[in-house]
Amino acid sequence: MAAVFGGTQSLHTNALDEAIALPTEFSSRIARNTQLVIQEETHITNVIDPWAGSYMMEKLTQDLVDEAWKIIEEVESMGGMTHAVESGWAKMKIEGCAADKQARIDSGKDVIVGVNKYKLAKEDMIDIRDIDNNAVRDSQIARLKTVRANRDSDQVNAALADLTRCAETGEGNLLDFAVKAMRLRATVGEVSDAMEKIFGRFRATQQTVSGVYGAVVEGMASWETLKAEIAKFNDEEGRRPRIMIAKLGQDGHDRGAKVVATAFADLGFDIDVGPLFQTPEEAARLAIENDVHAIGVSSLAAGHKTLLPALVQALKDQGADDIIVFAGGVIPPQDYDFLFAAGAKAIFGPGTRIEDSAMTVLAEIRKARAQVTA
Ligand code: B12
Repeated sequence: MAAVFGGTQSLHTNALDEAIALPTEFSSRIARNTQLVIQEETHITNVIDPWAGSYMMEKLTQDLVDEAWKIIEEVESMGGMTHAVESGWAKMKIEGCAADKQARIDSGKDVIVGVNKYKLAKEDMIDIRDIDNNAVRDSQIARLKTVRANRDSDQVNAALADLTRCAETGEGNLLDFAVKAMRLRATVGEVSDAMEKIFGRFRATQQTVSGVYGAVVEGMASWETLKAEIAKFNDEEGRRPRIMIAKLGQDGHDRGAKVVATAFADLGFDIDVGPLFQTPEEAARLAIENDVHAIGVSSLAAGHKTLLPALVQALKDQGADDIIVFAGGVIPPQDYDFLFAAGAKAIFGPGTRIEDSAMTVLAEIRKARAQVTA
C-alpha cells in the first residue's frame, strides 16, 4: 500500500518464504494475490494521489527530498557517482545503514513482527521449494557442452578476437562486437574473458564499517557481558578469537556477511572478510594463512549443501581440521541436519540476533580449543 500511495508504477511483493528459499507456487500466489487484493478490493488505485494535501505526507516528502539533496551534493563534491562508487563510499554508506538497522532490530528498537516480537515458542516448518543444485549444475554443464559442440568454433574465435582487438585499440563498438560473438553462441564467460585480456578484472576493495552496530547497543547488559567474555578469552589465550567470514561460489550477497563482520568486530573478535566468489579450497587456504579459529560461511544462493562439505573437506586435506566451520544465511531449516552431519558446528538463519550467534561461536571456539589442549 505504501508503494501504491507513493505512486509506484511497478510493484513486487515478496513471498512469505522470501528469507528461506526460492518461492513455492503457494507462496508466490499469496504474494501475487496481495497485490490483487490491494488493486481490486481496496480501490486505492482509483485515486491518483490519495495522500495529496496531507500535511504529514507533504512534510515527510519534503524531509526525504532535503536529505536526498544533501547526499546528492556530497556525491557531487566527490566528483560524481562514478567516483563515489569507485572509492567505496557508496558501499560503505549502504553497509553503515545495514549495520545500524540490524542493531536496531537485534536490540528491539525496531520491531519486526514475528522476528523480534510476537514470536511463537516453536515455529512450524513450512513447505519449501527444494532445488537439487547438483542436478542444476550438471544440466547446465550438459547444455554448455551441447552449445559448444554445435557452434562454428572458428567463427566464434574470430569474433572473440575482434572483441579483444576492439578493447585494445578502442576502434569500433565494444557492445556490437560482444553481441556479434554471442549471436555465434559465445558464452558470457568467453566474452568477458576476451575483454579481461585487456581491461583486467575489477576487484572490489574489502572495507568494513566500524562502530556503527556497537553504537546502537552500547551499554546494554548482554552486549557488555559478551564483550567481557571476549576480553577474557583474549587474556586466557593471548589473542582474540579470530574468525574468517567466507563467501563461496557464485554468491554475491555480501550484506549479511559485512553486517556480521562489523558487529563481531565491535564485540572484540578479530575478523577477516574473505573476497567474494572464493572456491572452498581458496577459502581454506586463506583461513590457514590467517590462522583463524573458525570460518563462518555466509550462504544465500543455495550452494550450502555442496560448498560447506567441500570447505570442511578442504580444511581436512590441508591439515587444518581444528578450524571449526559454521554457517549463516538463507538456509532452509530442512537442510540443517545435513549440514551438521557434514561438519557445521552451528547455523544462523535470517532473523538471528547477532549477539546470540556470537555467543554460540565463542562457545564452539572454546570447546574446540579445549579439545586441542586436551
Ligand atoms: C538483498 C538481496 C539481494 C541483493 C544483494 C546485495 C548485497 N550486496 O548483498 C541483490 C539485489 C544484489 C540480490 C541479487 C540476487 N539475489 Co538476492 N536477496 C536479497 C535479500 C532480499 C536479502 C538478503 C540480505 O541482505 N539480508 C539482510 C542480511 C543482514 O541478512 P542475512 O544475510 O540473512 O544475515 C543474517 C543471518 O542470515 C545470519 N548470517 C548470515 N551470514 C552469516 C555469517 C555468519 C558468520 C554468521 C554468524 C551469521 C550469518 O546473521 C545475519 C543477521 O541476522 C534475500 C532474501 C531475504 N529476505 O533474505 C534475497 C535472496 C538471497 N536472493 C535470491 C536470489 C535468487 C538472487 C539473484 C540470483 C536474483 C537474480 N535472479 O538475479 C541475485 C544473485 C546475485 C548473486 N550474484 O549472488 C534468493 C536466493 C534463493 C535461495 N537461496 O534459494 C533470495 C533468498 C530471495 C528469494 N527468496 O528468492 N539479492
